[in-house]
Amino acid sequence: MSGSTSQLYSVGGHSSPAIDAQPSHSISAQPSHAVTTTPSTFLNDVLKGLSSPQKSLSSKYFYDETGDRLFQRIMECDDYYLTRCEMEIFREHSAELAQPLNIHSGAFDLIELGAGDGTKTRHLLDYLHHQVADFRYLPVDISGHILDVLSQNLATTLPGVDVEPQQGDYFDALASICQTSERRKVLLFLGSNIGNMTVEECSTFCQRLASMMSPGDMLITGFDLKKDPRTVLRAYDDSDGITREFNLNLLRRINEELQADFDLTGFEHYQTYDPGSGACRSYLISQREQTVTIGGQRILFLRHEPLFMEVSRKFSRRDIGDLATESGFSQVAEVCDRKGWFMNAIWKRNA
Ligand code: AVJ
Repeated sequence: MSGSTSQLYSVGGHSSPAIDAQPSHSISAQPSHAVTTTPSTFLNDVLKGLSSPQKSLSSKYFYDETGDRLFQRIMECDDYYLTRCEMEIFREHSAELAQPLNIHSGAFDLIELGAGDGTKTRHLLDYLHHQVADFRYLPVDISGHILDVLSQNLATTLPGVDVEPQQGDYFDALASICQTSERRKVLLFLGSNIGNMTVEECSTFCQRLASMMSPGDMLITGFDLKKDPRTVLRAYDDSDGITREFNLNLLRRINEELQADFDLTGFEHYQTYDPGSGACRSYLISQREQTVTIGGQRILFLRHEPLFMEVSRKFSRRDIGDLATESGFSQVAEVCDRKGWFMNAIWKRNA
C-alpha cells in the first residue's frame, strides 16, 4: 500500500496484509484485495473463523473499497505513525537503502510485493535512476487498478525508469518473474505488512521467499519496532475512532457480500498491546448475547465474547535478526527513521 497521504495505496504499497493472521490457516500469498476473493472462499474462511472456539476473522478481508478508504484515513491519522516513519526513511535515506545493493554490479530486477501506488518507492527509484543503475522495476499487486495508477504516475515523473507491473498473487508473480529473467533480484516488502502474520506464518513466508531467491539476492522489509507501549496502542486505538470503523467495516462487508445480519451496534472495538511479544491485537467484543446468520448458519455470540480481528506485530532488533537467520538470510544493513520507531532491514540471501 502506499503514498504519503493518500496513501492507501501509496505509501507502502497496498497494505493489505499478505497473509492470514490466524495460526490455523495456511499461508497464502494472496494480498488481501477483494478482487481475487471468490465469494465461496470468503464465506468458507468466515464460517471457519466463527466456528472455532476462539472466534476470529482474517484481516486480509479488511480491504474492500470502503476498507481501502478507511485505511487511507488511518494513515493520515496523527496517532498512526508507521507510514510517516517509513516515508521519512525513503525520502531522506535512499542512498543508505541503495548502498548495500551494489547497484553498479550488474543489471537487477527490483520487485515490490504489494506495491500499491508506489509513493514511498518513488524516492528510491529516483535515486537509482540518477545513479544510472541498470534495473527494471516490477511492482506486484493484487489490484490491477492501483498498478495502472502507479504506472501512469511513474511514466510522468520518472519516464526513464523501465516499469513492468505484475498483477496477482505475490508468489505466482515471483515464480513467473524467475522463469523469464536471469537477473539478480532485489525484493521490497514494505509498510510493516509482515506484522500481520503470526510468528509461524512469518517464518514460513520468509523461508518461501528465500527459496525463490538466489544466493546474493536482496530483500528490504519494513518492520515496525517495539517502542513505548502507549505509542503503539494509540496507533491502533485512535481518538477519532477510525480504527474502530475499520474493524466494524468487515462485519458490514460480510453482511453485504455474504447476506449476513451482523448488528454493528452490538460490537465494540477493543485493542490490546503486549509489549513482551510485541503483539498488538484488535478485537470486536459482543455487547450482548446475540445470534448472527451467515450462509444459512447461525452463530451464537455470548455477552462479552471476543472476536479476534487482527494482529499487528512489533519487532525488536533481535526479533528481526533471528527471523533473518532462521529463514536463510544475513542482515547487511538497517535504516531507521529519526525517532527510531521503524526499520527497513536489508537482508542478503545466503549461499
Ligand atoms: C497495513 C498491515 C501495516 O497492521 O499497521 C492499520 C493495518 N490495521 N490499523 C497495520 C492496520 C489497523 C496495518 N498494515
